[in-house]
Amino acid sequence: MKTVINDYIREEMFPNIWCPGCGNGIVLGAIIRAIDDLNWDKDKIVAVSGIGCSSRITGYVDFCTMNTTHGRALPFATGIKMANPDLKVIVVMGDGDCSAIGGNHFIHAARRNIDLTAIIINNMIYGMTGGQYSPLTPTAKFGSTAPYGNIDQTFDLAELAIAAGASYVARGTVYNARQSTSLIKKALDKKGFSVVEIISDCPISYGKMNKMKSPVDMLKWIKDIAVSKKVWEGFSPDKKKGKYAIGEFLSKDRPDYTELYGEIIKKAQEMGGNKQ
Ligand SMILES: Cc1ncc(C[n+]2csc(CCOP(=O)(O)OP(=O)(O)O)c2C)c(N)n1
Ligand code: SF4
Repeated sequence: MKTVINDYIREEMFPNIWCPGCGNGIVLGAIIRAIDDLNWDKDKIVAVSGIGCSSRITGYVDFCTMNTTHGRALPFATGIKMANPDLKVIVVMGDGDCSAIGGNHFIHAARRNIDLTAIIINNMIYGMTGGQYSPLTPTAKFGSTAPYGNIDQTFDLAELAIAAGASYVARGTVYNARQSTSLIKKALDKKGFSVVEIISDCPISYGKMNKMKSPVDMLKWIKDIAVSKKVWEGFSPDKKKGKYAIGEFLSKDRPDYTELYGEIIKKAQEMGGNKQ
C-alpha cells in the first residue's frame, strides 16, 4: 500500500538498519508527515546528521542529505545554511551526538540563533555503540559504562536550549507520535534555531539494561514518564523526578544569524568591501 511516506523515502536504501521496535522509524514518519503538511519542495530541503542509529535517518529520506561525523552535524548544517540561506536545513541527532561530543555546537547554534531545525532523538543512551551512558541518561539508570547505575546529573536539553537562546523549543515522545509531528511542523516553520527533543525507545541498548525487555515495555515506560507541560507545572519538585514535561516550551522571535550576516555583507559592500 502506498502512503505519503513512500513519496519521501529512498526505497533503494531499505530495509533499514534499525532493530525491530526501535523508535527511530516513528520519528522518521513524524518528520516526513510534518514536511508533507508544509508542502515544501524536496529539493530545497537539506537533512544533515552525524553518526549513530538515529543519524541513519538522512540515508532514508529523499531530500538533499549529508551524513557527517559524530557530533558535528550542526557545524556542517551551519555551513550549508550560511552559504545558501534559502535552503531549509534540518539536523537530526542522537542524544549522545547532540549533548556530549556535540554539546558545544548545540549551545552556540542556539546562541547565534542559526536558522536550523534540530531534532534530537533522545533514547537516553548511545544506541549504536552498545549502550554507553550519555548526558541524557537518567541518574541511577544503567548503561554498559554504568553497570552500577549512572551517578551523573542529567541535562534538561529543552532548558539548555532556552537558556542558550533558541527561538523554538519543544519536547515530544515516540509514544505521542501525532503530537510530535505537530511540534516538528511548528519547529520547521519557525525562523531561527528551533529544537524538538523526541524521547524515543532503544529496546536493545537501553531497555535490556533497564528491565524493559521489549519495545512495548519501553513504550509503556515512555507513556508513564511523559507529562503534559500544564500538568507538569502543577507538580511538586519531588513529583517531577524521573518525569519529562512534553509540549511546546518556547516560541519567540529574534533576528536569526543568516539575516544578521546578510546585513554585514550589505554593509561591507556599501563600504566598498576589502580595499587593501
Ligand atoms: C569522533 C567519534 N567518536 C566516537 C564515535 C563512535 N560512535 C559512533 S555512534 C556513537 C554514539 C551514538 O549515540 P547517539 O548519538 O546517542 O545516537 P544513537 O545511536 O543512540 O541513535 C559513538 C560514540 C565516532 N563514530 N566518532
Ligand atoms: S541499537 Fe537501539 S537505537 Fe540503535 S537501532 Fe537498535 S533499538 Fe534503535
